[in-house]
Amino acid sequence: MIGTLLLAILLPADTIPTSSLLIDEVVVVSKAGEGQKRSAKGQVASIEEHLAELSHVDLVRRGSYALEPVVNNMATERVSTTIDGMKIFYACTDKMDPVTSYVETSNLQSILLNSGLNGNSQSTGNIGGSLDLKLRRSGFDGDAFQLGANAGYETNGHLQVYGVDGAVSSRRFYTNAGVFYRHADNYKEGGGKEVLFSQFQKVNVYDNFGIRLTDEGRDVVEGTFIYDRASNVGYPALNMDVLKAEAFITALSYRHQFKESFLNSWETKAYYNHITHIMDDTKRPDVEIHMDMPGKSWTSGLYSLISGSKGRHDVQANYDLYYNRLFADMTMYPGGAAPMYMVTWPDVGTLNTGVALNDRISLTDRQSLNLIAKWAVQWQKLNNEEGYHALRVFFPGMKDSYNQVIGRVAATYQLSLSNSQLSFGAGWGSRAPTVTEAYGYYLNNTFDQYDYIGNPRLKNESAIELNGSYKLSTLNSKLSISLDANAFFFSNYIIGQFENRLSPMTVDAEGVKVYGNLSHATIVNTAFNTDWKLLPWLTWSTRLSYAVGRDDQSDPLPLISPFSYTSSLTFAYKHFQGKAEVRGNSKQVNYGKKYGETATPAWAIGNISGQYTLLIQEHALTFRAGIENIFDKRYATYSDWCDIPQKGRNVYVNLSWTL
Ligand SMILES: [Cu+2]
Repeated sequence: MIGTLLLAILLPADTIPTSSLLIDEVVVVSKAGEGQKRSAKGQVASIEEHLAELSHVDLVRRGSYALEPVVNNMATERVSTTIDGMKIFYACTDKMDPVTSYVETSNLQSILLNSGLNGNSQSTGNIGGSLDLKLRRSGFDGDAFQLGANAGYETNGHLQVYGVDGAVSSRRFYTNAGVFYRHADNYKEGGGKEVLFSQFQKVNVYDNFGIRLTDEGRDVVEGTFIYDRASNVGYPALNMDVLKAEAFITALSYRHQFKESFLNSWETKAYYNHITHIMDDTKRPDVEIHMDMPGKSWTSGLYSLISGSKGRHDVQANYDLYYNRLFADMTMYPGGAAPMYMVTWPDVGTLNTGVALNDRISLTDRQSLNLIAKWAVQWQKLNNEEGYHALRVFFPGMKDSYNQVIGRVAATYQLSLSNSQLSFGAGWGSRAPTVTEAYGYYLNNTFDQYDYIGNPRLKNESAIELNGSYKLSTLNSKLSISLDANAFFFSNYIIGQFENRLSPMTVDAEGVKVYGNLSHATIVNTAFNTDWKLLPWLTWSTRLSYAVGRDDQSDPLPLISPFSYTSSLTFAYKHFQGKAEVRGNSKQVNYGKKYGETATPAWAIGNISGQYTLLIQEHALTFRAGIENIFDKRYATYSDWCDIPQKGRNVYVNLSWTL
């Protein structure tokens, strides 16, 4: 796909050489790697603000916290998110806590996106794409001691961000650690009306370290520890809020760098993480039936990745294994009557193991071929008797254990000419149903107001992907134009289907849907980008994208982006950088009416931002400021859950300082 960037440039020298990998897009989160994609808010920006810089990514918003990343118009079910290759699974049956909500920007070096079936070695089920969140490691042989501080303030919602981090580095040892805190009150939509239940608070603490076992430095042990806790998080688009969402993430790895061998490096990592998610409706007015809905997820796993190069081949082989357990239940308290209890995720244990191979072949100086194959097998067991028996009422004869085989293969050909680049690729991949899709029990979805029931008889979903891109630079490289497109042809597409024989459990729900397979469906994404260096200090960039999604009856699928555009002018003069941009969407014409989606009107907003860096005796002080939604427009995008309005005018200032 377009913008094939090699990750190696962006990472400190001590991280694994990954130059043989094909990465579709990278957004840089930390200060290193100037000139790449990054958010105007710098390090203080949220993960979602960084993700929004990637051209294949959209965000589903249920409040102002924990937005759900969507890649190629496919959400969590079809996207793999890993943290440095670690698997981690969210713990909320209402998708309040995507994996990206459990890290902070100060934890990260960059976010790597692989579009479609081109996933990284550890990802499984990534039909839409895979995101790997690369942790920031200060590395060996760096500055002996470094301190950094960040502070930010936004007028809309009184968002406050504070962070401090420090790093110690030597020949044999490094560690970098930090604390990050965010707090926001309710924000105001365009026009000034307050959006109730949109507040949040979050604290994140982390430490990364590395030890060289020998002076030569070819054997390295590295570790990670992250604790993240969000509390009092409002979700204006849902019926409930979050009392506490807590994650504990750890990993330990061993890496050997080979000398005078066709093998480059061999890394083995073991990890463990757990998430506790507790919802809360006690602050909402007019709650007819109060509910307690906790969820739990824990995962332990390992992977072992070996890479080498010989002749024209850059090869990576990966083995991975993980075990995840998901449990959620619900207690309803109807006023006066006895409480009702049910299990919504029946303590599902998933053991998954797979092997992946990636070969990047340099056919000639100008042509390369990238091949990826992954094969995985998984076993699932329903450990909760009560949940299993409740679901069995709807699916007589269902078992308490299942197994699936999933895989993917993809090939990408690239041709580089003097001022243009061409690539095309094809692939096939499958995914197993998620725990919600296979075993969820009466999960209310506020998007269409239906209660959803999982279906243990679902078949695996699969898709064939075709993609192509073309990039051209002209006028002495002052103008670059790129065009890219991909198409996914699904078989057994999984989506909720009407079930009129059942009545809903949730008060006010319209009815019940049970997950089912559609024989086929199609999603097509196209994008057109231009960057024009009008003057040495002035660049004009434009991004246009359009997508189509159709089900087996050629009706529109829900949550597919309408035509969208961004046009910006970037100025750079000495230590000053400025940007003015317009972004918007056209009216959503092809919306999933059949699936309970409503049309979203067209919208456009204007943003400006600036950045100034001051060097005081080698200590950099960066000052950033900007105004978002300058004209205070009231609008919602197609991916704002239940059309909750976006932020109105917002003025922000932030300061980053390194010592
Ligand atoms: Cu939740």
